[in-house]
Amino acid sequence: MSATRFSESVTGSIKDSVLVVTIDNPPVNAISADVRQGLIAALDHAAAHGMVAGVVITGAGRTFVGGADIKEFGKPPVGPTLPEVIDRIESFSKPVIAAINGAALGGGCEIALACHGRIAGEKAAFGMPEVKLGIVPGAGGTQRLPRLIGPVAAIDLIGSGRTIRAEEALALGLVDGVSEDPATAAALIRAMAAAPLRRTGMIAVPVADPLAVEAAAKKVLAKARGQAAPAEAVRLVRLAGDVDLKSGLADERATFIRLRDSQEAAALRHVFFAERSAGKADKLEGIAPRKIETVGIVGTGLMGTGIAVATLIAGCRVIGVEQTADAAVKGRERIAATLDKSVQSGRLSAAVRDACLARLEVAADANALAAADLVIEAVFDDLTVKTELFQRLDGIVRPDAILATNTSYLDPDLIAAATARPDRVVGLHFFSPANIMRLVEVVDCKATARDVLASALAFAKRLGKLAVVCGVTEGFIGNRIYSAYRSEAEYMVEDGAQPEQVDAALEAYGFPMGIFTVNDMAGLEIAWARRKRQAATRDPGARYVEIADRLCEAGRFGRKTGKGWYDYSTGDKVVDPEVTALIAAARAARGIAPRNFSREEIVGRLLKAMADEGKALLAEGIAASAGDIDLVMINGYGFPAHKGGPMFVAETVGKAA
Ligand code: 3H9
Repeated sequence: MSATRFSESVTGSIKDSVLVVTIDNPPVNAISADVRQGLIAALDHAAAHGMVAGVVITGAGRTFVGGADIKEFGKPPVGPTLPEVIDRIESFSKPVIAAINGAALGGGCEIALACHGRIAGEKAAFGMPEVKLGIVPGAGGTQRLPRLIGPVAAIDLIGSGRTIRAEEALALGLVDGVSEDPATAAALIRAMAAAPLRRTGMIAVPVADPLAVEAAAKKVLAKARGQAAPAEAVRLVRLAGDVDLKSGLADERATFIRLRDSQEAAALRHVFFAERSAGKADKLEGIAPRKIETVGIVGTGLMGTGIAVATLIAGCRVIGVEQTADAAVKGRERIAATLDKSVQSGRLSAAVRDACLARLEVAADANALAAADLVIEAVFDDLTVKTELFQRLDGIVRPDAILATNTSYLDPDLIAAATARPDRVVGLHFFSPANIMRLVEVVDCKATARDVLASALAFAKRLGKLAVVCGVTEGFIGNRIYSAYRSEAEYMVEDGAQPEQVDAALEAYGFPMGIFTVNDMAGLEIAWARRKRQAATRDPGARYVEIADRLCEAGRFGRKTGKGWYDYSTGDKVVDPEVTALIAAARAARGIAPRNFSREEIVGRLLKAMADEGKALLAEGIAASAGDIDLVMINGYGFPAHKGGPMFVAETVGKAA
């Protein structure tokens, strides 16, 4: 066996006449210029050496190839391009087999598609996540995948960007076999030696039922919410059946380049990298998190149940605590019912649910928490209730156990100060329903020990959450920005915009729901109670809109009472003339002559309000980065990811400011 280095990140060795080429470009073997150059050099080597019967391409480490190097996007291109490398692989005179050892994503999957055969290891995964980055596959994916697996499955995979495992890839015909044995790929080469090579680009796209194609396309477009890439991806896959490979590839490449240079793609790349850097604080470098296996959850209402379910699914033991035996029974039932729902919707297997239930205990006695490594409180958001609880917990849990508060608005430093060890207190602000919502604000309190913060972050990650670290301020990052955004929306309503107009503008921008609809869903009474609490300390010079108070005084607390900003009494959301009159009266009482607002003005002012509050959070050191703020707004408040978040918009579009 002789080893050859084709580039910094591509090496090869010949064994039994097969050149095994390994891509080793940590952390995910992304296809950098060096990888592309190395692959061409490897193919040149194989072409030049008569003793080489064929080539196997594989990846070092856990990944096959994670895709094009996203960091190269937007930089001057360095040859060869990936389509050139892929064309060389597909047209190569000797068999080229992909031995897919891990994730083959985007351009990685496209390399595999261009090979003459594909053997998946058990840990292999396949996906074309380009639409999640606001682009379409740009190296033949939309043209080759339908040739291998048919247009219906290709539309589903490329349009959704989802990742599939080896078994599904085998069932779809994406791979030729599943094997961990390195000899399998080499054996395939020998088996291919006699027959003509199966070049994917030369295969005719299988004919599919037009209704099934239409249904697959519709499903993708229904989720696209105004984004360009999914529709383009669907168009290109359909095109593969209508034109020859060359024309299809040319259209795909032009579309890829156009989208890659779009604001939408830049926004989604920003989100991608923001997610990867979230929760990575320099101050935590080298700090080992504590072991968390047993988690206490005080309060099993909606929030406590969601946290319990997420924690159980992550494999931890959960001890729920309620005040009475009856409430404990009901709490356990609620948690079991939520797990059942996940089984019914196919998100969880019955076996995993059973294992979760076996790790669950709900007690009426807080002393059961003596065994916990971490206790999260999810009780009523009241300072006295929470401080008393923490004082009690302090005497029950082990000295090294961590105490976390799920408060949304209270000052966790005050809660921590009530304990003997404030350094073990941290905030874990989950969003409801906590088993579904991805965001967790991890609150670094005044006295929180570094390893406690590191442990809280590691725990949130274990739950599959996106953890964003923030400092202590009223409402943390998300609710503080939300308050500013909500005030701005109410100012505009008082000045002449209708709530339904504000909502329509936000929905047209990409929010799943406008702010007044969201408020109705969440209920108006909690914010009302807060406003009443704050009345005495409010700056009398600051603008205060009373319309929401008038709604609450009229018993309109939102959807659950049938009326709020809208009327829901018929089951549908409708504009209520009573609210329109109430708003008109509020304007008249202040002597405001209503004026017209355009959609652009509404959205522009709301984005600016969010970004201004975000800038204040950065200046105060509450948020570590603009990217963190964007992630909070995207994952907790429906901000459209393809716009990048309010800070990204303010930074790049500028018009919002
Ligand atoms: C594409 O392929 C276009 C083509 O069709 C056409 C081209 C012509 N590039 O996620 P992790 C970094 S578009 C550069 O925590 P994991 C990431 O920033 C691409 N860097 O790891 C992080 O860096 P850091 C289509 C990348 O083990 C580190 O790797 N492909 C890339 O949890 C670890 O990342 C995709 O969209 C990249 N492509 O998951 C796949 N990928 O340590 C995107 C990752 O400095 N990647 N990094 O923070 C993933 O989904 C996951 O990273 C993966 C590993 C599943 C591979």
